[in-house]
Amino acid sequence: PFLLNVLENQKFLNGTVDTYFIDEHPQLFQFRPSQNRAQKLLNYLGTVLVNGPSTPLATSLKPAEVVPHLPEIPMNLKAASEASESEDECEYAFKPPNGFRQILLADGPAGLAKAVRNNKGLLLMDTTFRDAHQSLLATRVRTFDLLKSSPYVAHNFNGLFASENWGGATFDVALRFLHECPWERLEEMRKLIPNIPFQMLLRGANAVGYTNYPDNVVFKFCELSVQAGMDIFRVFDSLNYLPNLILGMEAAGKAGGVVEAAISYTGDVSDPSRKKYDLNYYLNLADELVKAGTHILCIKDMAGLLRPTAAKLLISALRERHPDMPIHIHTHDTSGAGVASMLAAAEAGADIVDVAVDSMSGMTSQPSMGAIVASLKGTELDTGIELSKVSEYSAYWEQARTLYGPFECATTMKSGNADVYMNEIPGGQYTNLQFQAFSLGLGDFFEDVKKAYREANLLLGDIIKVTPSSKVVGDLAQFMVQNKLSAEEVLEKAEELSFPKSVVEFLQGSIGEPYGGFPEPLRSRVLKNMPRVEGRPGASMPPLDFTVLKKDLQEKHPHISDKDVMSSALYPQVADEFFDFRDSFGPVDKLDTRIFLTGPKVGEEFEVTIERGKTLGIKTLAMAEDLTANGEREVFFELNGQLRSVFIKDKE
Ligand code: 3PY
Ligand code: ZN
Repeated sequence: PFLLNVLENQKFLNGTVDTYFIDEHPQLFQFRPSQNRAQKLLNYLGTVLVNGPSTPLATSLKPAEVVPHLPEIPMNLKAASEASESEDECEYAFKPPNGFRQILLADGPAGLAKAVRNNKGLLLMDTTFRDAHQSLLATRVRTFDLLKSSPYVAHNFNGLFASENWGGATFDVALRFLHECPWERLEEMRKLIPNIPFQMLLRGANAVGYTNYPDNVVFKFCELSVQAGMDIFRVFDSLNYLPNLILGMEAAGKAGGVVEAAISYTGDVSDPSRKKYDLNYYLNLADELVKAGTHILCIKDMAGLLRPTAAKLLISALRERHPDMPIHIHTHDTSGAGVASMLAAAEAGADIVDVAVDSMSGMTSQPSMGAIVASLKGTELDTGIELSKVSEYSAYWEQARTLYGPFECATTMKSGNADVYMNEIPGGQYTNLQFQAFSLGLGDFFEDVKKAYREANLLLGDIIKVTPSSKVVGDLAQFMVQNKLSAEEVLEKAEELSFPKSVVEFLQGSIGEPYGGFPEPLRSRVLKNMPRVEGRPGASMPPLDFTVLKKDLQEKHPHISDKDVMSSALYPQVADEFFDFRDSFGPVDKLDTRIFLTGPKVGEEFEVTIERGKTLGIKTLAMAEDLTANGEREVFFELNGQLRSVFIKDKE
């Protein structure tokens, strides 16, 4: 309003007043970004146009120019402002059919468990929305593309046991690289999928982080997750350390969630020469988890090491021992044997197996949904899912995947590789390490790292390897390759070497105690007289004061919710940068993926729906050739037919 008054002032416009002050301070007329969402988005688009992508693109592959689509599900087209707030207000013109979530809502976790055991066919959990893209696309799939396929999933896949759509690495990647709020993702998906249970991956006492947190953080995290729409918590610990596992189970249970305690699987139960993690190890741990009150028992085969024969042995033993307990199997298809293993698990009595839709399956992701659906068609274990629907859903992701070309693992990974049975690298980490090797321009480096990974694991005492313990092993492996150290040399020179931080902290006990104890003499040599954590790390951490944290955040950022406070409790710096980003650039999650990643083309017209019933029409007009006196470039847009421009500091 201030500026408009100046511009409407006749004396001022006629130049009959002395305007030297203004002449000398042109920046007075450079608009600071206002609070309005449209203006913030223009700021974002201008910034990407002037300075390039806001998120580092991992490869030179560009996002494709496709608009992925699925058969349309008719929606209730009321604007958000008119929509009633009532619970049963449906987003759709016709409601999606009921699913397991209705059973959960009516009968609670025990009722859900019973329904699962009573179900005749094999149940599937679809990991497309979480683990599949964590494994294949560096976790980069955005809320925008998830929401676009959600109506189709709700209407056509109501027979799924669950959709895994949250947790693991998605939380920090959303904040860090996608500049979107993970909590909003969950809330928005919940509105579109009211009938299929949502499942998340909770790293036990590490919540969705890479380190142990104070207990009250884990409890509060689960409470907020349930509020945002989460149903089932797959709880694991990266060392299968029972006290950490139980802490996570209690937090999920207290929040009202379904508890799915997971045993992380390593080694090979079908090989009698692999003694550390034998059948008894798994059966004993399963007994403990059942005793601790889990609703569902999971075998989490994060590296894809559970061969068909091992699956048969392990699952039939568990089935016999815990006849009423739903058994849920997770694997990765790294070796290529994933479908065979899941079929073996199902035949041995597993109730639920994890799959990803065909075009997002295979290699380091989960085995293919279509392959399993087709394999069981007409058998006693028939999944009841229609293959033609799987194909339509797969076609959507086949297209959507090309938007994420810059993060595509398939630029380096062309096939599965059974060497995973030797190196035991978890799916997500396998792709990451390969990526790193290639980006260093060292194809051979990956081969060396894989071999070193195996040695590093043995040096550390043959531990369970999954986030974050897998990072400890990976860091040590890279350290060995970079410094050309053999396992013997590491042990010999342990007192002088400066080990990666994660390795030292692991040996200090900061993520818990490995089965069979810490490796000696390595531990004593590395730690010397450094402090050690006794027992469960979270137990000795003071609780976090959420009130103080919220007050601090509110001093710096205008809109801070309790969920934002939790993001900050888990990832202080990442969250702070996200809040800054959001304050200046607004809801970038509403932009389509190509435009988000690489910006619009000059002359391109597109729409952005910032809330239901509120759509912006944007056209990129031009970028100024010359910079302003203070190094800014003006970018011109048409916003709903009106000329707008933004000034962007040119970083060149
Ligand atoms: C994660 O912790 O993110 C995993 O996917 C582990 O398998
Ligand atoms: Zn996994």
